[in-house]
Amino acid sequence: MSFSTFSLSKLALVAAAFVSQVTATTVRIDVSTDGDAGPTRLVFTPNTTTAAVGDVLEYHYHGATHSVAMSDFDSPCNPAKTGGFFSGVFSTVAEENPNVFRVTVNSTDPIFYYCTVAGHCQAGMAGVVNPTSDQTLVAYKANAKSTTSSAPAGVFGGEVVAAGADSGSSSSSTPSSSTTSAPSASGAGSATTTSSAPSATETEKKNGAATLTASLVTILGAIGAAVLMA
Ligand SMILES: *[C@@H]1O[C@H](CO)[C@@H](O)[C@H](O)[C@H]1NC(C)=O
Ligand SMILES: *[C@@H]1O[C@H](CO)[C@@H](O)[C@H](O)[C@H]1NC(C)=O
Ligand SMILES: [Cu+2]
Repeated sequence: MSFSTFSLSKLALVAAAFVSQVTATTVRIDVSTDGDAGPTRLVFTPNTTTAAVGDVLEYHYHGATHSVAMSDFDSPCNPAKTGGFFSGVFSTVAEENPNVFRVTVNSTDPIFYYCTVAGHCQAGMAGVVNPTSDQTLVAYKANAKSTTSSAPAGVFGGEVVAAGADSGSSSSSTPSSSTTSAPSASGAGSATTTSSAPSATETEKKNGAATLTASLVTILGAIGAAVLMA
């Protein structure tokens, strides 16, 4: 056996850390449709998901006016007291809005989120990332029914980018009117972004990622060989 179990597990740890850095997962969440171009409904799909630190939640908007804001479990339909995010209200006339809202997950604590448009959260337009047995979406939605919605003053905690854009390339502008904090169905504060074409820097980043992936394959291959020899 050419590797001790200890060095082998150490190598696996290093590789695992490497993997988590290179392969942050993007979790797609559709806003107001079941994701199948079905009828517009007051839902997030999926309404429940898990995500690791560094993963990206990507909200795709359909029909009419909707938004997403983070909430605390014990205060449904209202903004989280610390941290969180708000996409601004998206108005979508086409089947799917060309822009998405991206949020990078900071912790594995439960993340409850809701739509700030009047009445939507009370009607069940909410979702959760990493629920626990104590903090469930069923309980959140039950408590939501008797609340009044409010929204953060402006977009924060994430970025509005063109769907399919490389991450980190956003120079998203502040939404045109973000002073209204009361929820509204009028679409006030709808997010607008000018998407930028990929730049040379992004191409370099892609090449860098390809190189990292290549070395990752080498490392995994080495581990595989070591395991076979052990
Ligand atoms: C993650 O951290 C950033 C920077 O501290 C903060 O702006 C954002 O609100 C956090 N996101 C969540 C989901 O708490
Ligand atoms: C979440 O979505 C699924 C699939 O549409 C649905 O069956 C379930 O009732 C929803 N959960 C809650 C708590 O609304
Ligand atoms: Cu909504």
